[in-house]
Amino acid sequence: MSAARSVTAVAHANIALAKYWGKADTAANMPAVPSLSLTLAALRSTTTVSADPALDADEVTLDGAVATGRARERVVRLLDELRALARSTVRLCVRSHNDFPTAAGLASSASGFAALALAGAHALGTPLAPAKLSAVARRASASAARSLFGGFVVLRLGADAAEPVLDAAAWPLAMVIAVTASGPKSVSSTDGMGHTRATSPYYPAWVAAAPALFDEVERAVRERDLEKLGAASEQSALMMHASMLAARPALVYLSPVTLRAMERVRALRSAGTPAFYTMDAGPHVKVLCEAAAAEGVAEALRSLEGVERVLVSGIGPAAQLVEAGS
Ligand code: 2P0
Repeated sequence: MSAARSVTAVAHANIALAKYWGKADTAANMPAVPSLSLTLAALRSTTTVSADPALDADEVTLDGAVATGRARERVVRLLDELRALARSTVRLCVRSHNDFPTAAGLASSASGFAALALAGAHALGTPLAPAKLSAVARRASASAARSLFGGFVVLRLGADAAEPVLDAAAWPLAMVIAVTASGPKSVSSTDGMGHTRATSPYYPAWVAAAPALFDEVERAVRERDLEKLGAASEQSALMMHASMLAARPALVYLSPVTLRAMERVRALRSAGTPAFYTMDAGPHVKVLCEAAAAEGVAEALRSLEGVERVLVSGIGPAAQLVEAGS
C-alpha cells in the first residue's frame, strides 16, 4: 500500500475569440493583450497527481510518455509554486492524458496546466480558490488561466487570473473543429510569440488594436449577439495572424486547407448560417455557430479536401476534481 495522496482533476481546452499573442513580461508570463475564450466540453485533459514521500524527484508522464526537457521543466515549475504555497517539499507523481489529438496542436497546454494546478493543489493538501489556481496556471501557460473556468472566460490586461463572464448554459453555442492535414511541425506558441514580438513591424499595431477588439468581443458575449461576436473574433484571429505573417522569417501557421475551410465558412454565412472561423497556432479551423447549426457546419467542413476529421463541441464547464483520496 502506498502512502501517496492521489487526486484527479479534469479541465477542458479553450479557444480564444479575442486572441492572446505576445507577452508584456516574459519572466512573469504576463500577456501583452487581453483575451476572451470559450471553454470546450469535448476536449478534456485528465490529470492525476500523487504526493509521494518515497519519491526524491517529480515524475511526469504525459499521454503515456515520460516527459523530459522543457515539457518536464514547465510542469515542475508549476509544482514548485504549489509546493511553496503549501510549505511542502514532497515530490509528486503526475500522469496526464488528453482525450483529443495532442499532436494536432489543439490547445492541450491550456487544459493540461489547468488540470495540473487543480489536482496538484489538492494533492498537497492546499485547496486554493479558483482565482489563485488560475494565476498559478497562467504563469505556466497564459491560456491555461482561462481553462479553470467554464463558459466564456476573460483574462484582462495585466490581470493575475482569468474570470468567467458568461455561463455555459446562458448561451448554447457550439464550436466545430476542422482538423486539417498536418503540415510541417509547428513552432510552439511561446517561441512564436517571442519571434513575432522581436521581428514583426506589425506587432506593435496588434498590441495597440487588441484591447478595443477585446472590448467588442466581451460586449457581444454579454449581449449574446452572435453576428457581432463573430465579426470581432474573426478580426482578432486575422489581426493576430497578420502580425505573425509580418515576422522575419514569416510565421505561417495557416495552410491551403485552412484557407479552403475559411472560404467554406464564408459561403455558409452567405447562404444564411451564422458561422465564424478562428485559427490559433496551427492550421486547424474552429467554427463558432449556434448549437442547432453545428451538424450542418460539420458536414460542410467534412467534405473539404484536406480536412482529416471534424469534432463538434458544446460549451464546457469549469475544471473539477473527479476523485480525491488519501
Ligand atoms: C490564445 N494562443 O489566446 C492564443 C491564440 C494561441 C493563439 O494562448 O507561452 O500556450 O504558454 O503563455 O497560452 C497559446 O499560447 O502560450 C495561446 P504561453 P499559450 O488561445
